[in-house]
Formats: sequence, C-alpha cells, structure tokens
Amino acid sequence: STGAGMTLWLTGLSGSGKSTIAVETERLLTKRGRAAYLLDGDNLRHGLNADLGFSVADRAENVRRTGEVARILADSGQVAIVALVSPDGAARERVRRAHEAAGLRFVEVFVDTPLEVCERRDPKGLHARARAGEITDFTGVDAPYNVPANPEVRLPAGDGSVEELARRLVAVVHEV
Ligand code: GGZ
Repeated sequence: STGAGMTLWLTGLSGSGKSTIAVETERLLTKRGRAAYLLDGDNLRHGLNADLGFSVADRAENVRRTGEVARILADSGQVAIVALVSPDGAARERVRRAHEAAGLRFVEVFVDTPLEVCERRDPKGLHARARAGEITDFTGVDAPYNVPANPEVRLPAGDGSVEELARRLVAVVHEV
C-alpha cells in the first residue's frame, strides 16, 4: 500500500447492500490503521444534501457534491468510502475524471444485487411503497439505473457474506 488517499465509490440499487458493505470496509480499514471515512447517501441527505430530492437534476447535484467531498477527503490522504445509489453513469464518470485530474485513485464498485433480492430485503419498505405507487421516481422501479460498464470491482452481493465482500475492497485499497 502506498498509503495515498483514494475513493471507493459504491453504486447500486436501494437495498443492494452498499451501506452495510461500506460500514464493514470502513471498520476493517480503520482497524488496520488506515484513515477511512464513510459518506453515506442516506445520511448526507439529512445535512449537506438536505435540500435535494430525487429528480434527475437533484441526483446529479447529490453525486457532484458528494464526489467533491470524497475528493477532498482523498486529497487529505484518507480512503473516502461513498455509498450512493448514483444511478447516472455520466455523473459517476464526472466524479472519476475529477479524481484523475487531481491524481487520485477512483475505484468504482458495482454492488450488483438483483432487484428481486433488493425487493425481498426491503428493510425500509421503500420498494413496496414504490410498487404501490406511493413513491415515484424510485430507482429500479420507475427511475433508471445505468449499470456500470467497466467497474473496477463488481460485488455479487446477493449472496456472499458482508465480511467477505468488504475484505475484497480492503484488498483493492492495498493494491498499488
Ligand atoms: C432511490 C430512494 C428514493 C428514490 C428514497 N430512489 O436504501 P436507502 O433508501 O436507505 O437508500 C436510498 C436513498 C438513496 O439516496 P442516494 O442519495 O443514494 O440516491 S442518489 O444517488 O440517486 O441521489 C433509499 C432512499 O434514499 N430513497 N427515495 N426515489 N432511493
């Protein structure tokens, strides 16, 4: 490991496991003495991004802002771990380019959990409410998700333990 700052960007559907894997990755990195900080979309929407909803424009701004914070953390030498649905591939590419322009690693992690599994888990009941039409513009139901074309990492998170998946991300951080 060079110890240089970088960003791990977890993208995937609601209920795919992004937050859980991100929390475990942060825990493992911190335990090994690596400065890591989690930026979770759901949490940021209570503060930094409290003014944003789920329109295409608001999601783009959500990704841009969170990407800027991640870049700042990475620039400070930390591992920024981002867990954001971030459904738009072009928006994710802009964050990647901003990192590359600053000489910082950007690792796109596709948390690839089938929609049926996300719907079965549905910890907050959001999928059910989206299916019932009580929430509109819900990613994977009536709003699009652009599957990453070339993610550095694809985690088949429908099976496999959280610790196992997080360990894969820790290994990626420690690659050159
Ligand atoms: C997608 C939604 C929506 C809609 C509320 N579409 O699983 P969660 O509940 O805890 O995480 C999801 C979170 C998505 O916020 P992000 O900031 O990650 O989204 S984005 O990157 O697209 O800006 C979900 C909940 O908020 N949620 N309404 N319509 N997810």
